[in-house]
Amino acid sequence: MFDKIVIANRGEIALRILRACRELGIKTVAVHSVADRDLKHVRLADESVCIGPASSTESYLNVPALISAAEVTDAMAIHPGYGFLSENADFAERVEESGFAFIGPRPETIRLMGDKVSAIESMKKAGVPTVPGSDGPLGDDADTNIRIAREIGYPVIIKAAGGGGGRGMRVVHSEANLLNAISLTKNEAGTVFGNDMVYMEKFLENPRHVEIQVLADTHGNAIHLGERDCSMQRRHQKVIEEAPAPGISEELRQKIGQRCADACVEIGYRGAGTFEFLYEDGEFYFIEMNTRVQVEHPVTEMITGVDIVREQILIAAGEKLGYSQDDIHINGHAIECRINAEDAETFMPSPGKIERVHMAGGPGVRVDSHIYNGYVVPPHYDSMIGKLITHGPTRDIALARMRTALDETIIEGIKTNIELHKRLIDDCAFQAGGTNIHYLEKKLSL
Ligand code: MV4
Repeated sequence: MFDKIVIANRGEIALRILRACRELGIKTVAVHSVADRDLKHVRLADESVCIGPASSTESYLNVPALISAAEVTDAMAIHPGYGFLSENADFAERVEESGFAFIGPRPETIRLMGDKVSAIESMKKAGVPTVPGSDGPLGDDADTNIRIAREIGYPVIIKAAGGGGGRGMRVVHSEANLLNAISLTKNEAGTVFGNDMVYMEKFLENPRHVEIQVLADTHGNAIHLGERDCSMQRRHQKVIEEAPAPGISEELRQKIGQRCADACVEIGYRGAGTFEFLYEDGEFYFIEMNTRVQVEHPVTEMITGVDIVREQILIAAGEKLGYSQDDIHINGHAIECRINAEDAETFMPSPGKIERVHMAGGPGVRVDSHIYNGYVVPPHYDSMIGKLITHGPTRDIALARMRTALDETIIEGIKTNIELHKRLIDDCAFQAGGTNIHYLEKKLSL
């Protein structure tokens, strides 16, 4: 087992990783920027190293500084958290070449999934259902591309292989716009991602975003931990997530979950991962795989009792999975509200000093946050300052607990999106369950 881990991240996830390390008796190294000296996990870590100025490119994305921090502290492994370098195959490779364990998949797997065309191809081969599409990258022949689109049927969507998470895509409603859309997306992709490969899919008009959590060890074992519904989003930023996804049959949930676990074995996946699907009219369509721990992992932890971050560390240390699929039982329902420091009307970030904070508590309430009285939210990073998670035996009870927990929560000195969450928890369509990816943006535009 590792005796010391570098936490290559900041904020709530750095604190979450530190807590997992503490439970495992592993010493921690916090690396932080000049702007992040006062982060809660920096104070709690066994050691801390300042790795650069406030700008993330010069600190949290500074590969030599991170490797040096691991070297000078004599750490054994690096946990990348989410965002920053967590899905950077070159970083994972540099970490391993420098003699440290990367707490995540093998660099080749990260590379495979980073290219959406190869990700879809490998998943299709492994028996995971995908969106009807071009079966690989689009070539330069106009007639062929027109034929592919006709076969799929309009509307179609052109996506960049190097994109993902909502970047580099264009919807095409009729043949008149097809060729232009392909060349525009190709040009943008070449400029933005340095890879002009694009592919085509059937455009699903009103899907839900449902994702499957998996864990795979280095001994050929893989399990799934059920799904999460992340459809409540604005501009590709998730706002509320929940597990299980409302209204999906037990039979289908088990079937798709098992397909994902089997695919992990097939490709030799290592660590925690998430299969992203669009879900429409009772069918799952794979779109992307995330090779990191996700922001919303707590809802899965609440309904399964599995500590995902702990498992990531154990897997990276070469241990066998402590669970088989038969050990995994879904218990009740969990909901997560992402708390952002932002303006309620404009959604612009609202950094500044937290003059007073009071967190919710009670049965089935979990708060994953690094904020404290007097903490100054810096302007340089993501505006998420924590997550409020509630769990209960039923979805209605989890919702009731969220309403109470939001009412209990007091954050003064900065603007937050807590009032938005209260409105959403009281929203009839959300209460009914199963709203699609367009619901929030439509509601906000009313
Ligand atoms: C789609 C789609 C509809 N049809 N693909 C956006 C983010 C990226 N992960 C994939 N995305 C989409 N791909 C097909 N074939 C609609 C979206 C999409 C979306 C997906 C998940 C969550 C929010 C979204 C918001 C807008 C569009």
